[in-house]
Amino acid sequence: MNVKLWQRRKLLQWGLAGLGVTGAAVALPQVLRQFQTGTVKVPPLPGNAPLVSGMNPLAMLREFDYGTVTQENGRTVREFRIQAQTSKLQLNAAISFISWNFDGRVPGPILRATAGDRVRVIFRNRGGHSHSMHFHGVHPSGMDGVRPVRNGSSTIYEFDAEPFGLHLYHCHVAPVTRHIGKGLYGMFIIDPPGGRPPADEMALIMGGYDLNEDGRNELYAFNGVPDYYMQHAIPIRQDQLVRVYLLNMIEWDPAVTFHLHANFFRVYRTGLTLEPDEEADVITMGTAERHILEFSYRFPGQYMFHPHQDGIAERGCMGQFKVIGDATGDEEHGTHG
Ligand SMILES: [Cu+2]
Repeated sequence: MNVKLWQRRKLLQWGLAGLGVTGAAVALPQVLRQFQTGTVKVPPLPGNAPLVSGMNPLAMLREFDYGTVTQENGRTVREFRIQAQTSKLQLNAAISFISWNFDGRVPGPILRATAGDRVRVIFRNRGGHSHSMHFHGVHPSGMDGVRPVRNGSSTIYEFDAEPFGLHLYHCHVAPVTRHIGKGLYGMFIIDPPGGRPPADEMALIMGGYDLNEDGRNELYAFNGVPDYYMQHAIPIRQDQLVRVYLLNMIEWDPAVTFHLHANFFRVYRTGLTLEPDEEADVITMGTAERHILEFSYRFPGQYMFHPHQDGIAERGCMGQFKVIGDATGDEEHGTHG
C-alpha cells in the first residue's frame, strides 16, 4: 500500500475523512502532533518471568538508556559509560555460553539520543581481549571505533547524533563475526527532534550463537535468550499502537526475515522517515539492517513473531505477543522515558 492510501486509511480510522483533510499530505503531521499529548498504557509484566544470567528480557524490551544529560555551551550532551566484559550466559536449561558483551548483557544497553545532541561514550574494556565500539551513523574518522582498545584500557567516542533513525553499535575488532557472535552488539536510537507519536515502544534484536565455532549458528534469540518470549509472551494492549525497533545482528546467516502473525506492520526503513515506506507482514533484513515497525492488534489473544526461515525460528528466534483487552492495572507512560 502506498503512503497516500495509508494516510487515507488512518484519517478514516480517526474519523477525519469527512473534514476535508482527506488526501492532503500536509494534514497528517498535524493530526499526529495532536496525538503526542496522549499517554501509553503498558500492561504490568508477569511476576513469574525468571531472570536469565541476571537479565530480564521482558523488562529489557522497554529499557531505553538516555544517558547522563548535561548542557555544555548551550547544547545537550548525553554521556554513556559502557564496559566490555566476559560473562557466562545461560541460553537454556542445558546450555551455557561464554559471552563477550557490553555491560554484562546481550544485547548491550539500548542507547538513545535526539538528533543534534552531542553523544559521549566512555568505553572501558575489561573483557579480557581487545574490543572497540563502532557506531553506525555519521561521524569523523577518528570516532569510527575500528581501532582496538586493549584489555584494561579505556577510550572516549564523541560525535553528534545524526541522522535520526534506528542505528546500532558493535565491536569492530577482527574477526568481527566472532566478536559480534559472542554478543558485542547493541541498539542506538536517534529520535527525530519532534519525537514520534505516542506508542508502546520496544526493541527486538535478533542474534545468533555459534556454540561449537564451526561458522554456523546452533541457537538464535530475540534479545539474547533463546525462546524467552515464547515461554513468556510480551503483553501489549489491544488497539494501541506498538512501535518495534527491530535489528538483525545474526552473523553467519546472510539474511533473515521477520514475520508477524495475524497482522500487518508499517515499515519505516532504517527509521529514517516519519512516514511509512511500505506495509507488509514479512520483511527481509541482512546483518545489521534494521527498521521501525508499527502496528496494533484488533483482537485479544496470542500472536507469534519470528523469521520465516523456520529452522532459525525453531532454534530459538521466536516469540509471541499477548494482546490484552482489559486495561486493569496498566501503567501509564509518557511519550518519552
Ligand atoms: Cu571485540
